[in-house]
Amino acid sequence: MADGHRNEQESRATAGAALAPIRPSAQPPEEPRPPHVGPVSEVAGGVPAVVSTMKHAWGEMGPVRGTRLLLKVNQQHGFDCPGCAWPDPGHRSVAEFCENGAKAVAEEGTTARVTPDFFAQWSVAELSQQTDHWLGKQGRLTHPMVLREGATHYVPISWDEAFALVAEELNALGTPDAACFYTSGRTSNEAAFLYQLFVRQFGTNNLPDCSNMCHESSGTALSETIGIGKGTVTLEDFDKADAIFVIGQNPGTNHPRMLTSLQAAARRGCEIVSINPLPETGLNRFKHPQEVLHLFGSGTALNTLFLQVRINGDVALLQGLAKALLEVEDAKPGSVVARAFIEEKTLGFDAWAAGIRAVNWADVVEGSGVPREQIVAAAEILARSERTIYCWAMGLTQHKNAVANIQEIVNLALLRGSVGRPGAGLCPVRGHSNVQGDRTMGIWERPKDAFLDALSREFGFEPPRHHGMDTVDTIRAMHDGRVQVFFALGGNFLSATPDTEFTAEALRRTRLTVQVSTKLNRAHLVHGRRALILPCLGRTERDVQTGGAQFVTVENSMGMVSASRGAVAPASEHLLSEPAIVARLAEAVLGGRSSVKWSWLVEDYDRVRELITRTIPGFEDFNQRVREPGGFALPNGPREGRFTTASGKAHFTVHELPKLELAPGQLLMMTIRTHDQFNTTVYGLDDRYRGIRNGRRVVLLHPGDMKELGLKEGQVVDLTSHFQGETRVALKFRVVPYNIPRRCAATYFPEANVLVPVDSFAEKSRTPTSKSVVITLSPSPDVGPAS
Ligand SMILES: Nc1nc2c(c(=O)[nH]1)N[C@H]1C(S)=C(S)[C@@H](COP(=O)(O)OP(=O)(O)OC[C@H]3O[C@@H](n4cnc5c(=O)[nH]c(N)nc54)[C@H](O)[C@@H]3O)O[C@H]1N2
Ligand SMILES: Nc1nc2c(c(=O)[nH]1)N[C@H]1C(S)=C(S)[C@@H](COP(=O)(O)OP(=O)(O)OC[C@H]3O[C@@H](n4cnc5c(=O)[nH]c(N)nc54)[C@H](O)[C@@H]3O)O[C@H]1N2
Ligand SMILES: [Mo]
Repeated sequence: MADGHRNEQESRATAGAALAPIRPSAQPPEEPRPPHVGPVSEVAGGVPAVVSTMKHAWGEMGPVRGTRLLLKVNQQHGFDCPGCAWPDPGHRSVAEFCENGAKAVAEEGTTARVTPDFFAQWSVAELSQQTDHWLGKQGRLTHPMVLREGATHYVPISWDEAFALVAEELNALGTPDAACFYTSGRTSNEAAFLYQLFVRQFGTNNLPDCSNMCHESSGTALSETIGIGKGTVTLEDFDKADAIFVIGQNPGTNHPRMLTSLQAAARRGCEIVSINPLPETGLNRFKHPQEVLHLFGSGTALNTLFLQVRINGDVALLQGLAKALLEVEDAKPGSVVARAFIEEKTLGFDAWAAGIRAVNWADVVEGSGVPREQIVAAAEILARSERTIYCWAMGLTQHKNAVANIQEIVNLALLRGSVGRPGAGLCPVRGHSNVQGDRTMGIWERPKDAFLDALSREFGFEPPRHHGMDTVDTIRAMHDGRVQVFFALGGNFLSATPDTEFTAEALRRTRLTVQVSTKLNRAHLVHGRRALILPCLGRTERDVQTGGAQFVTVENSMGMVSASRGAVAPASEHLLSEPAIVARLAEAVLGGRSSVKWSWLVEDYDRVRELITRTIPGFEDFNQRVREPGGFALPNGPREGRFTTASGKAHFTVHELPKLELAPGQLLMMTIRTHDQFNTTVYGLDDRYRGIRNGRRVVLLHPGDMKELGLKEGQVVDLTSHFQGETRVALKFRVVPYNIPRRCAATYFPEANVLVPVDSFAEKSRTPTSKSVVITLSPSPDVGPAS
């Protein structure tokens, strides 16, 4: 894409906003006021977390509904938290939720409504001038809505007509591959199974999902090396570990209930090492919001050691750790290397070890930005730990060399024999609450033959065998006209994907965009020639079909499958459940072409689960086992020490140190989450732990770099990204001095997605490089100095 300047002009045009907008804007508006920047929090949780929980829960839902819903979160007969995928403990307390889970529940459980009257009042273009925070605050979608060709406003449409419209467009396509079917990770197993079945009967594997932008790198890295694309630990392992490494993850904000596990571990003497460019508050000290006695103390110290790695310095750092461990082994043979395990269960050790010995310390220190003594100190922790758990998230998965990042962790774990034994293992910490389950159900553009064979056997059709499009392919294909219909089961494709203006153009070129959603978001506002909003039930709501009250199932980050039952009446009588939407869509589109009894299946979700039992390994007796308290665990060979690669062994892998040459004035930028958002859903404008309030368009910089670049605190700057000779611009971000390594910068997602080039993605996993964006900064021309 060579049209970076077009982006700039476009955003400048919408920035004025004095004239009535003509074309809906893909980016949120600029912010009128500077944010308030105060000190970084020393302690996570505590009283402020309790206050924030109540503010969001009661503010959106009122005290009665709010309390009622919160007491059902993650309970045996309640619903699975719609927030992150962190697992639930076996023995649950009455209050099994965190501050940010409460925000997720409040966002869905809100009493505010977006009705047909609302859409009559606001044109699509006018809505696009509002912030993402404002859009979310308008409430739950209540009616199916259509935007007809050339129209400025959405109007109501009946469900039958809506399905007929999708069927008309899909069936008019020259090939089924001219449609893409996106999934976001909140979708239940039942809905996901039906959806992929429908899509494959329609004739394509074009099933991009949020995982493509998330833990795809983990799945790819782990499948290659240990034979399963999932982690190997369970929650109980956290009670037995001697050391826990938390790498490229901010659990205090994104997986707050993980702090409970880390706190318990720290209290019994487990050593916790965090590797991150930022000293994230959650890993520093923690006061459990539900431990009343401790709320006013100083909190539990979590971190034993913090390594402030530079952005994308992890391959260097992890190789440094391995090198230091091999040096300990040389000094004291037999003390570190798990010889018997390596000989019996792995391949490639010698070549790998030779490579690590050949790496020189100067490159490790230079590449990681971490002094050798600190790397050695972390290696000593590893050397004395018999049981180590390695956790990671987006800080590792969203780089060009993301797969290598994760495989370097696998190398370390194999070196110490830390996979497949209690208290130790690999722990990619998943994002969306059912993203892992959706993949298990077949939401994947590259399905295995065995999976397709099972579908073919059970349903008597020949599924397409050629691979489909992932997220990046989908954007490209819409842009150049190969994909004409875009259907999304949840999510916010426009704002979650890279290269916002390019993606917007891609969506605008389609014939039809369809969004199955609970809440209004920007993906409804940047649309194809025609557009539909299909409102659905959320997790929190009772789902009653002709067969009675239903529950759905989800799989958490550790491969446990459990039931989720809604607790309150639906936001509107016009909502359909996701399984019902998929079933009615399939009937409208496939008609007599499908032998599946779609409507009959969704009368009682046990019937869907029965089909899952018959087609997906690990779901034997699904209906019985999921009714047992706590659900059940899916099979996981590596967890039991059986590697499920083709060779039957785990693989050491060799990786080069990534080279990053920044030209003078260039910085490497990561796009991260604030404490007040769930991906593109903005709950509020504060990033409490980082001390930034009432604003999101900020860029965090090292004071030394600010000085060198001649930038002042609070100054308004434009950011330009650089990739293969192309530039992209994001306007008007405020400079915030921060404790971040030199030549590194941080901004918030999704405001900065406009800077992430669509063609910049990880090797093998094709995950957009949202944490490795090369930028320069310049003072915004039409704004005075720091205000
Ligand atoms: N409340 C809340 N919960 C969430 C979400 C949410 O938005 N809000 N999102 C959910 C989803 S889908 C996901 S995937 C997860 C995301 O959970 P996280 O991965 O924790 O989310 P990010 O904010 O992207 O944070 C990445 C962390 O990695 C660090 N980092 C960035 N680059 C590097 C690097 O090169 N090396 C290292 N070592 N660290 C780096 C950042 O400083 C930051 O601390 O959370 C899930 N849970
Ligand atoms: N720059 C940058 N970009 C990123 C990331 C990053 O770190 N940096 N992170 C990436 C990651 S890890 C992820 S997972 C993706 C997230 O990408 P998505 O999953 O596509 O985005 P979300 O913001 O989670 O989707 C929110 C929308 O989902 C809808 N929704 C909520 N609940 C339900 C439900 O129960 N059913 C249905 N049908 N709809 C529902 C609501 O309408 C809401 O507006 O973003 C990616 N994008
Ligand atoms: Mo994610």
